[in-house]
Amino acid sequence: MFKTKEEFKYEFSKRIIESYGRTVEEAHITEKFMTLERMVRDYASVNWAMTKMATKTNYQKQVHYFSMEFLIGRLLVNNLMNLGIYEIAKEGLADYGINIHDLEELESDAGLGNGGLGRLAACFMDSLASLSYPAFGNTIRYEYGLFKQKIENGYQVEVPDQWLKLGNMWEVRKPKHAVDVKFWGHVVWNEETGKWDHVDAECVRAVPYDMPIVGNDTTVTNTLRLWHSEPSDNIPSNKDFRQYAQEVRDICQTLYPDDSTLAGRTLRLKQQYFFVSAGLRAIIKNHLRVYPSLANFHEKNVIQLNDTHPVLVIPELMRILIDEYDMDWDEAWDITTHTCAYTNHTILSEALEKWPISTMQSLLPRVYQIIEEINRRFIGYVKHLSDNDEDLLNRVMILKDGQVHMAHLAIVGSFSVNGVARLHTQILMEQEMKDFYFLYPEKFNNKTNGITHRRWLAYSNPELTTLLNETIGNDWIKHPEQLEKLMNYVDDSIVQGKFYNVKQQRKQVLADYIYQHNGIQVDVNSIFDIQVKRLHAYKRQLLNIMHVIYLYQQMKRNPEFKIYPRTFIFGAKAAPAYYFAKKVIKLINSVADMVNNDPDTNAYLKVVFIENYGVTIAEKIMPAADVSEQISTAGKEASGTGNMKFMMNGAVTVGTLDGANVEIAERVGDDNVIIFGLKDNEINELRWNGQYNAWDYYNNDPRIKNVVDSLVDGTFHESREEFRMIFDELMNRNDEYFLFADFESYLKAQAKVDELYRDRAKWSKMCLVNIAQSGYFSSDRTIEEYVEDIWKLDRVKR
Ligand code: HBZ
Repeated sequence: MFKTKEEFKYEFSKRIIESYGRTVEEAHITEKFMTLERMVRDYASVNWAMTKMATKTNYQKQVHYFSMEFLIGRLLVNNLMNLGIYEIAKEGLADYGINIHDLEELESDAGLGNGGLGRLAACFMDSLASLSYPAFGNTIRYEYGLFKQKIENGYQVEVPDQWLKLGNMWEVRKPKHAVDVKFWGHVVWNEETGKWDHVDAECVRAVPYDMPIVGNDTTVTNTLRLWHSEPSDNIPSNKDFRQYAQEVRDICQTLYPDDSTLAGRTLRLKQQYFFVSAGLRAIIKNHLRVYPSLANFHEKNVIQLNDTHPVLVIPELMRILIDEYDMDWDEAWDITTHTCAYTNHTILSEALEKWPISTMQSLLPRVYQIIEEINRRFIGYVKHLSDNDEDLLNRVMILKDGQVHMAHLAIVGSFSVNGVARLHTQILMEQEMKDFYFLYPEKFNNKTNGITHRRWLAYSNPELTTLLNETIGNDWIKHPEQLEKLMNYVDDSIVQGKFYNVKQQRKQVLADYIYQHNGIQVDVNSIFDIQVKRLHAYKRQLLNIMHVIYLYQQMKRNPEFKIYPRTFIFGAKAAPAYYFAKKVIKLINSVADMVNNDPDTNAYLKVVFIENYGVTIAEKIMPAADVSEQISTAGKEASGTGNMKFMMNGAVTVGTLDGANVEIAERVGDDNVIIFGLKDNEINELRWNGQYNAWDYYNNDPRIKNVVDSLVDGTFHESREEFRMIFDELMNRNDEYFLFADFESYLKAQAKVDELYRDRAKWSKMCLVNIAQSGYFSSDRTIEEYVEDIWKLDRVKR
């Protein structure tokens, strides 16, 4: 493998000639890009093979991370950087007159996910490899990732994300590891074998595509396995082949198919079982290559279930152990419940998965039978433990109201249950899952989320990286907690000044992007105030835009009312069928149109909606923020991870005491964060005492009234009906997310931003403290905690 620029150049040009029959100069840019990607993959392959070999020969325990989503983003720069060959490649290419950034731009985002949960899985894979722990990811090879968002006339329009158009150079198809997955049919008792047979099933072939996950400064390279569905050799005889082939293709077509129809919901369940069953079978096969039996399966494998989507691992592992490997129930249960661990990412009841028993029973008849048995035995356990407390039993059963409650199954079948930030875990234990906490207190634990500081700081913010290296040395890349050394410099006016310059440069990069894509000129001397995340009522993008409307109204009405110039930047995708969320996007764009074009205000106030928010654009956004908006209704955001990315790049959080904001605030101290709004217990109080009345706020606070009225008086749209839905949500559905309750406190927090930012030294100090305290939020720390408390892994030995 190449070690120098000259060797790189030699190999690059040789490969281009061999693959395309032309010289580097003649080659098309996509050919250069694909050649570079292939070179990096092959470079990584040596370590990849070695890692697999080392894990096998050392009989090492591995973690298998099962997730419906891995939002990995682009890999070229990340892998070049992690391998330590970025500079060599960059300079070698420059000698050929190629700008590496032009090649980088050709890579599509692997959009195999939609939000925080998927990005967390990707950060975890990076940390696992970089810390040299043996790990496998398992998911689906979606043909189309999450939709691409276009904004047309202010509305979100969804376009298919054809991320595989140029091929995926990182993946390696492994047909010899393909397995069949069975759906439908029914179970019959076989007298001869004394077992249940699954007959008349429809088989689908699952073919793995493996992607290398390259660690930083280590030879460890792990695997992300994407399962692809194909027609099986056992074609169902009673079905038209074309229909069968289409159904097979559907399994891998899109992430989260529309679940408003039964067919769509069934397809989701099919997807879940598809990758769970295939993934498990592969793990078992690998295990049996090294060990004579499955008796020690749980000592060598731990399976982390990323939310409830892969929870069928539990009954499926039971099925395989019992039906295919002749184990008795108790031994199989002991192995299963010592293998599986479950992470919860939400307490929103509408997001807790439940499947109709009828669907589960017809699609997965044998798995359903096993769930029934798990439920039956669990009932016995609960009765025994609770002295026949019927109410408790009714609350915790896995099968009830005609549905399979996946979170209940997850808790019963796992040895560990964790939340993703301290407050979230506490809410799980004390409220949402308190019955389960009573039944299994030893299972519950917290693992506060983290983000990979490599992608989110070292690679996406090279200017800040240079400043950090100059100031505190570069140990923080290996040991992110050492960012704390920066505390010695937070009062240093030279460092403050340098930081300010870095921030200005990064704001300029984003400003250029905005000009190119939105045609809006933004002032880099204004405060960049940013909220980027999925669009959801509880995340309260609406509160943010209501504040903007308030500022606009004040400026229009009162010429004395002046603010420090501010650019409010939004980025968010709304689920295609989530009409309220889509209306909020339209509202943001309508407000933007009005204020950006109003000469009375546009020197002070700009609003920008960045289209198609995702990993790649986030890498430009995070380094450019002055203010990070983390304003969810307290108790609703499990953790948040964007909050950590902003903090690490030196933005000040304006936030509620929700999710990981609580821990951020605790670390930076009151002077370096702007907290507002009601706390979780206060919100609960308001919710339960029945006294909350949106109309009271509307009638008593003219600021609220003016803002709300502007939604339906034609200010922002010629039709007064355009934003009626938002008005109704606030006024006629009694403001479910307590925007009004927090409105005044939010205005004060924003006024504080305005005041603090004017003092450049003070503001820079706040940013530096945030960076210095952000090491804790590296996913390296999170992974070490999972390893220590749950997974019990050793580093790969060489
Ligand atoms: O997981 C997010 C949480 O909202 C966020 O607070 C947390 O930081 C992050 C990582 O722990 N949850 C999700 O992203 N959840 C989903 O995307 C989801 C997708 C499909 C579902 C349910 C939830 O059916």
